[in-house]
Amino acid sequence: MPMDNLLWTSAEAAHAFRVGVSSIKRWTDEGELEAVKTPGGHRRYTVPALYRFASLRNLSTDRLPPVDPVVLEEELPPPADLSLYDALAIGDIVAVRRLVTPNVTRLAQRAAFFDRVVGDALREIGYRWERGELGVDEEHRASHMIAEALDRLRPSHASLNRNGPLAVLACPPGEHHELPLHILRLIFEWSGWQTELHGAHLPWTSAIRAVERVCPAIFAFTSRTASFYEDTEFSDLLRHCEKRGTRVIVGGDWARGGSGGTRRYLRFRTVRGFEKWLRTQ
Ligand code: B12
Repeated sequence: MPMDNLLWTSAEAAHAFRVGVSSIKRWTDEGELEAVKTPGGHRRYTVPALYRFASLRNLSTDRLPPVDPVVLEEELPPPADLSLYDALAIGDIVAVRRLVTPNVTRLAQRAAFFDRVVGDALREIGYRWERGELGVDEEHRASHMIAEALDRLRPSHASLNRNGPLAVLACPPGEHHELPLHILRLIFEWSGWQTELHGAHLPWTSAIRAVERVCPAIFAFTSRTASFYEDTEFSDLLRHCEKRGTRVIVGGDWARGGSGGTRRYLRFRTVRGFEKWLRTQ
């Protein structure tokens, strides 16, 4: 155990979990095991981060030091029968963080997990809201909790791939359903991409400006409607993207009626399908 009991090296973490140092490094690179960087650029692990990872992966904590239960409160798993919908509806952010964390390592499985677990919970929120069982306040709170919990899963700043290709993510003008972008950002970053998240309601002229400014390899949109097909400004964007070699991909209800290629942009109905395609790029 390290002398100060605060920051552990990769070798110490590997010893604690009875695995090789390369596993620790891989888990860190994949964003599953949270690391901090020393001024000299070395990775170190806090004890709560090691506990959280152990609980995620069902690893023994017998080689970790005892920690004040208050410090670990956030690390404890929620009750087994609490669904993500329940946690969102009662506003339990600690449980939401846990339940949004995929307990699998393969990216394809994680993508499928997000489609199913996050998609289902929010559909349930929408359904209850429509029936007047949940207020707009509870729906807004749920959306923010999901976004926060997803963003916590991003790779640490230090482990982001600074040489990776760039993806820009946004909603078209008028569109406020941006949560899928937070999921897509994770898939991109876990796949070694860099991202710019522009969020809800991005005017087409600003999207064109972004293409000219950073020349992304991919521009990803999510939208609840497909009315942009006819939009001349969208056609302008596509023209700029073609000129710059930027692939445009869309999802959400915009992709209704099928997945796959059209001449000028690709449509995806699921994160899982998108992840499979991304691996071929
Ligand atoms: C949260 C929410 C909101 C939040 C969004 C907050 C945010 N930051 O995103 C806010 C409050 C802004 C909102 C506003 C409104 N909403 Co709303 N909202 C929802 C809710 C509850 C969840 C949507 C969501 O995030 N789902 C989770 C994501 C992860 O899943 P998903 O969208 O299904 O996407 C999946 C796939 O399609 C795919 N995917 C999606 N996009 C992309 C993109 C790519 C590139 C790829 C690869 C994949 C992909 O991945 C996802 C995971 O599988 C839905 C309920 C529902 N049934 O969906 C209603 C819902 C979508 N909203 C609805 C409505 C009516 C509205 C409002 C008009 C309400 C109002 N009167 O103001 C406004 C419209 C605002 C606007 N102009 O956009 C209706 C839409 C009805 C319709 N068919 O048009 C729904 C269905 C609720 C309902 N039952 O009536 N809403």
